[in-house]
Amino acid sequence: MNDLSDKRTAAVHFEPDDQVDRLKSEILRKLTYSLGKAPAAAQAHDWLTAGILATRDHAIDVWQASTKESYATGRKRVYYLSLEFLIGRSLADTLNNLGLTEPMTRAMRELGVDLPEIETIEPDAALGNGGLGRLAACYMEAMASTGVPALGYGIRYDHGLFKQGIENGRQIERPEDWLSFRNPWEFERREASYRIGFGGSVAASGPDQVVWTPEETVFAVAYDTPVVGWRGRDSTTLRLWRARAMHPLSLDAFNKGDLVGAVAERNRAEAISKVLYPNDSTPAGQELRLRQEFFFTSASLQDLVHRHHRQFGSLDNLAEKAAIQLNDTHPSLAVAELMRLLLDEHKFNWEKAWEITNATISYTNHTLLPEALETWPVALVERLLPRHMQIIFGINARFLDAVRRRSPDADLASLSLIDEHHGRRVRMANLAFVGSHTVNGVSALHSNLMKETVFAQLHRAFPERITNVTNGITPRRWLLNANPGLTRLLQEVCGEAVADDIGLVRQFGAHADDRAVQERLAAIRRDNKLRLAKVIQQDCGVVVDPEVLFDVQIKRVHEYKRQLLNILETIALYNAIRSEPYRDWAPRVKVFAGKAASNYTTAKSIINLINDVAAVVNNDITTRDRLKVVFLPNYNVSLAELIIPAADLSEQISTAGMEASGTGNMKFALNGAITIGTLDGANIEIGERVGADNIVIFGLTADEVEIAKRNPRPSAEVIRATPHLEGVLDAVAGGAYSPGERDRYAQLVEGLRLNDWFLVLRDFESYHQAQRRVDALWADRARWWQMSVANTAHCAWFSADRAIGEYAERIWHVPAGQAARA
Ligand code: GL5
Repeated sequence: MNDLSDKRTAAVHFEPDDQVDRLKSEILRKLTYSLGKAPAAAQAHDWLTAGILATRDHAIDVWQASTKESYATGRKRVYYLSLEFLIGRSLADTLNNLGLTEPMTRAMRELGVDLPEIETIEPDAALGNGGLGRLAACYMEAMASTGVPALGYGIRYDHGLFKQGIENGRQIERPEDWLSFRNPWEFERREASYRIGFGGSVAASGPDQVVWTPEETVFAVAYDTPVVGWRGRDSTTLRLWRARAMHPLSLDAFNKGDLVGAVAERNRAEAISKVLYPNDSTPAGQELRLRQEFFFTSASLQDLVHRHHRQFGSLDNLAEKAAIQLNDTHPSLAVAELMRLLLDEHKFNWEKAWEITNATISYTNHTLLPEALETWPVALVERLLPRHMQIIFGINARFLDAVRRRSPDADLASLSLIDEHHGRRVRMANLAFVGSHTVNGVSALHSNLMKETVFAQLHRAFPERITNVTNGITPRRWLLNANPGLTRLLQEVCGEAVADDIGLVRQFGAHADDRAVQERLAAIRRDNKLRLAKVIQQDCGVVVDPEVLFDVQIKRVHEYKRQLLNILETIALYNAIRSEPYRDWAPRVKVFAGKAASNYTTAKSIINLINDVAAVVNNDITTRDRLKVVFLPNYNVSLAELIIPAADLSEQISTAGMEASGTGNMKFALNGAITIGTLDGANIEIGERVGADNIVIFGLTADEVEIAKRNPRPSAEVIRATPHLEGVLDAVAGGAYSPGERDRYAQLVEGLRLNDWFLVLRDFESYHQAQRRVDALWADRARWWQMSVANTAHCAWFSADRAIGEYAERIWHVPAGQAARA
């Protein structure tokens, strides 16, 4: 072991009592000297901040050692550009990764503080909308855990994803305020600030020389947070940019009494990092969004180019030392910005600049939904980023020329970076594709569909470029921390080392029939359900029995995710229970949670319907013991950590071909929930691993969906052929669940009858039958626990460490740290 690794693991090697004493004095010092509070006067939030600051010191030791080592060895570094990082809380995870959970709990206890309780007042860092942002957070932790040197670049939004309230069954949005009491994890880096230009003009200043003179300039200031990996071996850095005005106040305007004008520039500049766009899988068309995209992309590239130049004195070897990963198309402008830096600031010629750009950048696609593929009007890009528009035209001309020469009959219109059909728009996905050496999808099905659909022409032009890396989740947060009961059982059965090598859970499979293991599992699940039941009672006012089946759908609310299918089937079940109350129904609670984009009317109407159905069902005494429906407000990472370990059934019911991968599906399966799902995204790979007997599959396949869309069956015919459906739709449309406003759902149902685009009606019967199979499985509890064991035992492959290993080896060409040091 060298000095560096000694230093890294120092925190873990103290004798337990010494360590507790040391932590106590560290906490007290922070309380006294950083917060100015005496222990007797300290409130819960003071203890939390003192605990975070004490923990952060340990993280810094690891962080500095990691940084020093990666500089000393000149290893290749990954730069992960993402407009979203959906982090959640950090204290429990950081303590766990540092091996400090036990001693910190004891230290706090001896100071009269309940650590798990104060952990719950840490605000969630909700700098993301859904899976894409959460994936970025998992990958930052997994890179730290597997020793891949990395910097994550994003925006430090003042306001993360809105807070969702439910009032009279409807979603209301309130601003989120995670920074209102400062963020104790971060460090402001004044020295790392860059000028970001917008607008202005471009002029030739010599042969091949161009000068861009922006009309407006804002500052991007860096805020760094360490992300510590498992056992505190390594740390990555999350570097988030905040926008600041060059001139915070116009004294001239102020002195003339123009108070608004005096801060106009400041407001315009700072708006860039003010708020996260609450859109999931749909582009926001606002100019501000494009400004955000360029702002963080340009700051990140200037930063990494500057660092590289300082370290190596030249940019010739950029691709050897830096891998830039674009998390979706939001940072696609990186292609043009890197070209600009190389051409205009570092005086490379076009060919060399292009070679470096292409060899450095790679791009992950996260959705094929046509409405989600980002495009920007050429006129807007030209006005805001004139030099970049020139460069994009330059890339396009050379690219189309090369294709034309190679294959004269290629479909240039669909290959072009410019869409000429809809008023000339820049296709950000094409820009990212052409500018990258590798493009990946996020599940096997999704990557294949990329080749066949949206990227079919580009795939023909670059047959080697598309590859697949199925998503992964960090087992530290989603198993070890979220489900300590199950973790303990796994450690007993598979050995303590499962925490280090999640692959060892495989051995759990051999115990699927062991009654004692099954009983332990049942007890663990029951405890988790009890914890969730308390929150349900608090937040929804509904009492649920932990003995019943917890049937859970938690995710963004979107038509393709088909919460509507779930709630319509719930109504059918409710009707069936009422008409045959003495049948042997599997008692269930249907748990929903999720946010809808604020401008997505249909999704909001679906939330309203779920709540209205809940109000009726939960007050009906005939179904009282057998069916409950709850919608937990304000879904976020912390709530997911509570819900997932308590789930018996995981609803992954998207229209096949529409969910790129899903990652919630992996979290549930690893925690032993049974999936009811379509053959979509990573559900397919979960099924392949756990085995067809241990998953409940229904519905049309992606191929069948394609055919069904080309030749849609009239809804009336589908409804006629589907038992129960007509009655359910009539009841909803007629106001049975909205007696105060009878036509509240008339449009929602009419929409389905007119165009069942997401095949809710088509898949209804298949889903209903699948749910009856679930009833039967639940009745045979030994079988259920067997399935649960199989799910946990075979889902280690969905670890983010495996996914990062694939990126490192096949895309970034960086050796993982442990291997490199061994
Ligand atoms: C998403 C996809 O919709 C998910 O299927 C996928 O698991 C996730 C991460 O790859 O990316 N795309 C997207 O825009 N959001 C997603 O969750 O928000």
